[in-house]
Amino acid sequence: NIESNLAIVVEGKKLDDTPAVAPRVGIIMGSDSDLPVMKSAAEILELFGVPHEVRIVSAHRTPELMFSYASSAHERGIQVIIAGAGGMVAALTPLPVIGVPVRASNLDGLDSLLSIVQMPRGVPVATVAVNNATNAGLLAVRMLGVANEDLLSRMSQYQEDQKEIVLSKGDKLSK
Ligand code: RP5
Repeated sequence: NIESNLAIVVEGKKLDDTPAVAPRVGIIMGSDSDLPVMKSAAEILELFGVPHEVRIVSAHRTPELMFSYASSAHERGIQVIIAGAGGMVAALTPLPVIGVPVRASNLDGLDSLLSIVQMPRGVPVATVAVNNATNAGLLAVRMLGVANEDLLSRMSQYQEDQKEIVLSKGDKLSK
């Protein structure tokens, strides 16, 4: 089984000393204020046992760090990047980027959604719904599942489990 590796790092320094397992998914965001939203992606990757890292990398506040993170992630074995926002990152990496529009205090997330989904030709960013980092995590697992039978079957099982949950809720309602 793949060990998961939720290493919270800030500005490139690991905040804990969990044994590093080569992460396959990078979860990045511009501020720790995004963490309450973005942690849902990490929870999904934990659930599926996919090693990952979580980093605060801001295009606006730490542009050099963002540049080096995005341009070297694939060399470190990262296979998918999940980014709060994410447009700039997609311009700097050959990896698939999943953008999560994060609802800031104003504008209800529409600003972030449009900044991600309206990317120019040649800079693709898969975009999920506002604040829906759960779907970003699931989409990353599905991407990895293309080349990983174990993950693919776990995703099928997850979908069956979700159906059961919905059906059981429906049963409760109809009683
Ligand atoms: C963005 O500005 C961040 O990713 C965050 O979504 C928003 C507000 O950042 P803080 O002012 O809370 O640090 O760059």
